Amino acid sequence: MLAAALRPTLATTRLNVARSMGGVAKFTKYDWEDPLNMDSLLTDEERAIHEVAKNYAQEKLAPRVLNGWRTEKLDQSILKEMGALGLLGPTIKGYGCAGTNYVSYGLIMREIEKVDSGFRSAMSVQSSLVMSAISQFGSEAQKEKYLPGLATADIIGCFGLTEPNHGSDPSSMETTATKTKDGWIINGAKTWITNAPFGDFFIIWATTVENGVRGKNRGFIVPREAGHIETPQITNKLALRGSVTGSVFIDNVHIPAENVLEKSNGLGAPFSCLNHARFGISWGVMGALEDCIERARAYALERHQFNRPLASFQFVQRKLVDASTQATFGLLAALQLGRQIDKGEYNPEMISMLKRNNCGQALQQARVLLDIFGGNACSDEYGVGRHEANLQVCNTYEGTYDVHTLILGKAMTGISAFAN
Ligand code: TGC
Ligand code: FAD
Repeated sequence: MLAAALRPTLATTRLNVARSMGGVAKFTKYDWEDPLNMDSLLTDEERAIHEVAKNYAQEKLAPRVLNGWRTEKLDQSILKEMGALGLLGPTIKGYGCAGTNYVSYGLIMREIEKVDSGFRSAMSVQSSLVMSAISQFGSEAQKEKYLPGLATADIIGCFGLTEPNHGSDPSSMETTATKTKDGWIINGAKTWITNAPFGDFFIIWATTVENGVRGKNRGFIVPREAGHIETPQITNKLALRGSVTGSVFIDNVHIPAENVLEKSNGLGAPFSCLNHARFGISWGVMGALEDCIERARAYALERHQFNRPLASFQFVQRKLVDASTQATFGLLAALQLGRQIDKGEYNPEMISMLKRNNCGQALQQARVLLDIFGGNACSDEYGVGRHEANLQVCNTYEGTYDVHTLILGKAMTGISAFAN
């Protein structure tokens, strides 16, 4: 019955396939930079935003990578330049922000991280973690006070969740916010905090204590000048050297009542900010992988051994093809996720899947591509070793690869592997 109903449709389909795959129709040319024609899935506006980010990244950021990497410094004018182009907090509507969709935001992250994960990191924290925390959980007064300055990078914010003793498990955090009659006293230590050494204020996630009773975790805006706060830089890093990372030590600092993120009430708040940042990383790491592919392909075509270009050897071709396939799949999946977010039809587990797989694949493929450079892999001039080192961090922060595995395992089985 069903077969009979489908027969005419199948016949037409076969005819079309035969036409398009036979000698009559012309094939499109294989484009190794966009093998499945993802560009055709973008709108004109998305393409225009992509172009702005790409031109900025290649013209202004690329020339500054090596110096930042070698000196462990971030040229802070970079964040201002990004702000001037509307690249900071781009998905926020109003408050001086561009109000783009999430796909455009992803395309921006891809282009910035194509140059270096450190630049994307500095930007992610400002946009996805700090601006999104204030936009989602702040009061109207906080939005008006902070968002316009954050969008132009006249103010730099940091996101303090990780502590020396609690990274993957923020529910055990030791930092406290103790209620006073007119505000809160914050005590604690955060570590591995991006932009901390030069940040103007810190969103500090702390456990509230009221009348001696420990309550929920909430977010607090802690200005640098509020009291005894130290933010030493973590130096001699093996990765993300172009982004500045530090600790934040807060000793009995009093902040007024209006500095609490009023809608934050539990760990769902910082995790909601992480959803934004993890989505951006899913795109960004694919940009880093694309740069590795481009560099490895160019090197393999130019360098000769045994009187032939490296690119003529089967092992080398396989490395390039594997990496290109994974970058193509990862970007298309990130695009689909962006479309779902733009429609408001998504869940955090979708984001975990992309954060996990794209970071894991980018790291794995960059590691393999590095072999193509032989001894030159050791030099920072060739870029792929830098990306590979950065990608190890991308695979770790914002929830490690294994933590996202367990988030997805719980979603599939209904059983949490975290809890006792
Ligand atoms: P769990 O009991 O599962 O959840 C606690 C509450 O949070 C809610 N929730 C979420 N809400 C929104 N989005 C999500 N993704 C959410 N995940 C959980 C949940 O519904 C619950 O709400 P409620 O109302 O019932 O209280 O929490 P858990 O303590 O068992 O945690 C589980 C786990 C391991 C998944 C979580 O702790 C985790 O994600 N750990 C990883 C920590 C992490 O990602 N840290 C990142 C620090 S920031 C950073 O790395 C910045 S780097 C930036 C850069 O430089 O680019
Ligand atoms: P741990 O939690 O100690 O994990 C160590 C290992 O144990 C990992 O492999 C992990 O997967 C594994 N593990 C832990 N628990 C489990 C489990 N239940 N099951 C299986 N395996 C498990 N944090 C911020 O708050 N703000 C920032 O701006 C920020 N920027 C960062 C910048 C850099 C350069 C770096 C390196 C980190 C940054 N982080 C930031 C911190 C980052 O989010 C944490 O490093 C990350 O969440 C992991 O925590 P951890 O380092 O304490 O590792």
